[in-house]
Amino acid sequence: MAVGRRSGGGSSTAKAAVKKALGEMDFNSSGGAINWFPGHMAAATRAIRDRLKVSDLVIEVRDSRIPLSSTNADLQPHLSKKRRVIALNKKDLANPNVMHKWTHHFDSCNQDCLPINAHSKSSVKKLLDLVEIKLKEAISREPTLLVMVVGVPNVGKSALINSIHQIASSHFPVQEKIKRATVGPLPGVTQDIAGFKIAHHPSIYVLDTPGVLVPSIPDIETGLKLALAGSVKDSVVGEERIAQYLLAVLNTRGTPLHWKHSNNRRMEGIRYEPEEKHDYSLKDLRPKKKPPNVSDVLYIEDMVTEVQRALYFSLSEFEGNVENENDLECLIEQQFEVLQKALKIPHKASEARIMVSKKFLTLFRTGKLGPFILDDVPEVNTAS
Ligand SMILES: Nc1nc2c(ncn2[C@@H]2O[C@H](COP(=O)(O)OP(=O)(O)O)[C@@H](O)[C@H]2O)c(=O)[nH]1
Ligand SMILES: [Mg+2]
Repeated sequence: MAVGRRSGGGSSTAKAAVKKALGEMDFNSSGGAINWFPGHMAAATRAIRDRLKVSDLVIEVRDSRIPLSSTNADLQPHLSKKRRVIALNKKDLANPNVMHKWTHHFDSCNQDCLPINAHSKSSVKKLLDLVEIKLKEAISREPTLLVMVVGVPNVGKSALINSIHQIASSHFPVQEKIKRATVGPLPGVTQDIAGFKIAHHPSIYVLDTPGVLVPSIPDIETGLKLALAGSVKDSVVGEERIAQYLLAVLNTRGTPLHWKHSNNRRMEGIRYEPEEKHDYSLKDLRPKKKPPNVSDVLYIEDMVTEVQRALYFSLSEFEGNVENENDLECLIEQQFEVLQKALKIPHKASEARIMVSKKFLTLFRTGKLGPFILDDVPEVNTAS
């Protein structure tokens, strides 16, 4: 079995070479550089820089799955000068063991950071406690404080603001009901930046800002990671290319082989009811006509099992070497075919590849394939 030919953890140089190759493989590099910088982002970047000057603290929201790739390098010099808390959002989708290493890394760089789930009030409350500690001295001195929330698109800034707003509202008596407010006293407020008052005495405003990327994403792999996490529009990269990248990552990490162990019962065809009800936003995974007597939850659980089984068998039976670019591309081609079956996409469907890609990406993005962190923790303390 080809898996034995993998470097088995190997030297870090070998690992780095594989990592580098991932982003530069034929199917990726031929697609060209990945950039998405529409006009509104240029304007918003300028507005954010201006507003940063007068803000007292900045919450930089990053995606837990890509703690480094979801930074905006152009804003970093401005952010690192401010009181800053890094909120690693969507922690529910990130591998907790690797997350632990990341928080340790930020600690060692003396950078406040907190993994959060923007939809969870208790999680956001912890973030607010940290913000309060950081602002303690300013709170006793200033009549008005400004907290800015910044980050690349889709990391959950607005979800976080909404949770902060809800928590704040519940702390105020009805007659003092906090209103959503556009921050007026500041110069040149654009319509894109919305302010919410979350406290009196001192008045604290939280600013929601549009997600901004850099005009030129430094390398293809960073672009692919941003696309996989949903920060770059799918249409900019193409779903197929993103799905190919995801398969390349899974195969080189040997992830499908772990699925075999963690998922044995289901892989052997034993069904069980999931312990908790999931809030599925997986409408596009359901067939137009649902199979009779099969609940949506079970239907999706079965689909996940089928997908994991298909990827497990295709990888474990693969004769080639996944560290070889051409071999890996062959494997990925085979996997598109087995995925089509597992995802129940009709053989003759004209847009089969794109349908496979979309469904497969949905499973990953909703955490159904398990928790992941795509960025490696730097070996030296270079994070900012
Ligand atoms: N699983 C998960 N999804 C989240 C979380 N926070 C936000 N989202 C989802 O991520 C998407 C983007 O959120 P949004 O707040 O609009 O991001 P923004 O572009 O940074 O303002 C939405 O579908 C949210 O429901 C989280 O902590 N966990
Ligand atoms: Mg938003």
